[in-house]
Amino acid sequence: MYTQSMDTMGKDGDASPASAQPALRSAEDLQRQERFDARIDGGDFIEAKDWMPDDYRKTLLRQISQHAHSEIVGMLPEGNWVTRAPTLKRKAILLAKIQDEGGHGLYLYAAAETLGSSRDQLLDALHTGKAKYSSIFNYPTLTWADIGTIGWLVDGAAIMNQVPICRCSYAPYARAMIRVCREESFHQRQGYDSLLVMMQNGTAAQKAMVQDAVNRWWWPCLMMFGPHDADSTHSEQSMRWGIKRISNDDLRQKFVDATVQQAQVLGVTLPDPDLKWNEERQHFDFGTIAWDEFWRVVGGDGPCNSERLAMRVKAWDDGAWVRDAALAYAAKQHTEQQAA
Ligand code: FAQ
Repeated sequence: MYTQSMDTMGKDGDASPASAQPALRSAEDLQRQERFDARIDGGDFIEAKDWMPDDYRKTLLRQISQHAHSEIVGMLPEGNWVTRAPTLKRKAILLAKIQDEGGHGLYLYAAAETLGSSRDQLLDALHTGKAKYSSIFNYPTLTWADIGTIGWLVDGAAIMNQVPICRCSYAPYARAMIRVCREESFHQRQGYDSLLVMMQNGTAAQKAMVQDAVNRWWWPCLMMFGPHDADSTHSEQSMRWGIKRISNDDLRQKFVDATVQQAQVLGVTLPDPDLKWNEERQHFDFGTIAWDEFWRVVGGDGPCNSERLAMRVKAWDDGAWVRDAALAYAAKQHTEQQAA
């Protein structure tokens, strides 16, 4: 079932030119492939040491590393507000949240490493602009209300997207996601709570600030789920492999349906005149996403792409002495152990 589609992939995972000959595969390889396909069809989980087709490995490596990069780049827009949080309580929550995101990045880099790439290779791809990370983190955090809105909407979208990945066919990724989703749930609630306090007890200016933040983040959040299913390069194969369990469009719809009522309770308007309940579909209809903006941001030309990348590279360079010290310490321990 999967074999045919993979035979159309070149060695680097790209579609082969028509003239390219598919590599001749050994009988043993074909048997492995059949066993793998049967396990996937049976809903089994694949572990790091199990045999897997090259393209399954590459797809996972691409998605998990992009996900890891998103977590650590996602620390930056929030980090901008640590020194400006309005109370000690909010500062402590924000610090804990940012630390959690760093932890998520670490679980995910560890999961990606089980697929045969080193942490240095993965980070190098991020720092040289070769690897993608979520488009959402290329938007600026202009006011304190942006921090609550990130928690409510960005973490809300992330949870919607990530809960199905807890059942991803690749077990190390699925296991990492279980813990990540629990923590994201706290992140979403703290964001909503922070906005609710401003909307219920705040001044008119604070309420307007919340509405303005929601206006700016709503559409980029809908873009987080990726292109329409019809335009999604990887969805079909990833769904067949059990990497993705729910399609981009279906997840986006679930997010919209879940969020409308939360917005009503909060007392904010979602900035979409076409947002309305469709009785026949039993879902909310919503307006057209600005896909040109999405592809521009994904392509590196968003409001904060260069700033985010420069910050990541600086953090990496500034941390060189820590890595050097840790390596020197490990080498010393090793020498002492050898001598003992
Ligand atoms: N941004 O064929 P598809 C978070 C790319 S974590 C940038 O549909 P796929 C936590 C895609 O890579 C948020 N690029 O791709 C937090 C592909 O390009 P490629 C991150 C995007 O992989 C909260 C091309 O477009 N979450 O928020 C985006 O099947 C607060 C074609 O697309 C994850 O990464 C995008 N939005 O589906 C942290 C979850 N969408 O690789 C701090 C795991 C698509 O061929 C603060 N990832 N592209 O060059 C996924 O579920 C999937 O990778 C999708 C994309 C759904 C993102």
